[in-house]
Amino acid sequence: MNLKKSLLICLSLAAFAACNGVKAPQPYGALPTEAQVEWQKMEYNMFVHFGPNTFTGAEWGDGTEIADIFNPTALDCRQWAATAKAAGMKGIIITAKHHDGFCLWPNPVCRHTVAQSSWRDGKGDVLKELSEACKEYGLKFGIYISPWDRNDPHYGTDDYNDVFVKTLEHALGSYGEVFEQWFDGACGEGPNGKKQTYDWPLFYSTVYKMQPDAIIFSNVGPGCRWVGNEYGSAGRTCWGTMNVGEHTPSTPISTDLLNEGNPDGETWVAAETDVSIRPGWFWRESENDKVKSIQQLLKIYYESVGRNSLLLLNVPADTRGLLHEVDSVRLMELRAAIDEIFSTDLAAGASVEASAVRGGSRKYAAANILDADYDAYWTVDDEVTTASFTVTLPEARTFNRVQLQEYIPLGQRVAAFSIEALGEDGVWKTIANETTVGYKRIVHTPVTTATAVRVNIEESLACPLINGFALFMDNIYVSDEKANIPVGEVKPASEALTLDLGEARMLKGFTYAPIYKGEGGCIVAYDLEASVDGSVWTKVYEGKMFENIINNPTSREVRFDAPLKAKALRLTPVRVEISAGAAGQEHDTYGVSEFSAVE
Ligand code: FUL
Repeated sequence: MNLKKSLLICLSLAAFAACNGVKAPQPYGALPTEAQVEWQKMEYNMFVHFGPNTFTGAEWGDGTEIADIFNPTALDCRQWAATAKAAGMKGIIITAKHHDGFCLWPNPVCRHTVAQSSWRDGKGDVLKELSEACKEYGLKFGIYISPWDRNDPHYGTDDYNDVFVKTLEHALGSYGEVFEQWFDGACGEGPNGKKQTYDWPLFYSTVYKMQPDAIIFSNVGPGCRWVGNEYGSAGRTCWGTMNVGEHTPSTPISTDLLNEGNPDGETWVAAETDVSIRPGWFWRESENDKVKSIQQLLKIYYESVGRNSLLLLNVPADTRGLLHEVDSVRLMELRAAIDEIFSTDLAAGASVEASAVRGGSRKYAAANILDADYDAYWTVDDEVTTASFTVTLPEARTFNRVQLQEYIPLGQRVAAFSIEALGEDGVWKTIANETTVGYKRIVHTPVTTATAVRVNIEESLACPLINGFALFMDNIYVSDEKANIPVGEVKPASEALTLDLGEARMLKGFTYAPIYKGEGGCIVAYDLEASVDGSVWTKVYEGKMFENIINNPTSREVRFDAPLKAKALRLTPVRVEISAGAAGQEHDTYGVSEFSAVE
């Protein structure tokens, strides 16, 4: 044996011993299941709101809509799936039953379904068509079913929970694998004026009985939690863990808590960011020109996927049963932008060194941070909770995004970190100070030219486990400002608002917009009066609601049943609330930015 050969054998034996002698880090705290890890890896999914509201223009149908109103003229779920696939999404979740109680599949325990409509002679089945399209395009299929049912005669009685369980069994048992069951926490009154006490443990066990690996979404899980707002933003600090305690999906809960989770939280219940590409959840013609811009969508992407959350972007189907051209073109533009930003990893070809490596073992070496193997990570000895690694670039490179990934199968740990860059002048400069990492964190930094980048883990609940690092340059997203919220004249929402048009005109309706500024909250319910002369007033609506405005405080256009002649309109708030959707925003109260007539 020559010297070279024996040296090699010795070295590999030493490495083998080092690997074997070093114990793997123990899991820390609440852990995700394998299904939860796979779910988080999906990153970006499509939500499709579709149902009677698509045809009536409502956000919340009241259940009195006749079944025939649901009549898509050219339903094509393959178009939805092809669009989602091309957009880079991994799954589609459909509103199989919204609050109006109408089922998009022939649910035998319900009297208000596609089978009662004349659409396709009562033989249509949206869930069948969509689940088959998802299979064809390699997408996962998920189901939204609202427990709140404004049509079912049993709602508000003990029998309803059984009806609901049978509904779940049927939907979850008829269309193959369902990756996510989406439970809306809304719990309103039934036809008898009573609220239902939902049997959540029974609902969960039914889902798991039918679909053992399904992720159950609700405000508080158990699979994943609501992010606490409907404008598409997870907390800058965002833990996959939370103290769920005694909460059920229908008990009130702090939206800040949902937004950020808890360090050391007792349950793994990562945040899902659901947001619509349009102002409303359902399609309406009048919002075809209000589809979110690339800037708004990139902001949402960064504040969800880039903040340890999954993005569930709603793209509602229209009255044809298609995703509208404006939305699908925007999705393709977004995909092109994401590809452009993330296709070149500016850390490619770099080398990495860490301040310490667990047991000196190659298995946990810093190089794992840069390779593509998800299950290979860098870590340190158990008692070490502050450590750093330095990535040396092959040459000076310019970037403004730093992507980090933590190996979550063993628990989320990092609580604070900073990033430094070594400039061409040889000086290290701090370019970011942040808190959590989680599955994926995309940090915005100033445009930086550096020959090396250092990440300092400054606080960690246990030894940190890092399995991903990348650098990107985004030349598309221009601003870190808050979402583009139109600023009009801001009035407190608690006062009656009068609109004087100067002369009597024929009006089709009116518009009301809340805003993230001002005082007095957001109008949830209102009376509307009209006057032809400005002195005698007649009631148009009494106690009418702006549906879902608390979660989704967007501009609302209300259309009268028939044109109305009026010189003046008076909107009197009946119920004003602070919007949950304000969590994480600079202003947590709302005023009125717009009250105008639609002619
Ligand atoms: C909310 C519902 O009330 C909305 O209508 C919408 O479906 C949204 C996704 O969830 O709670």
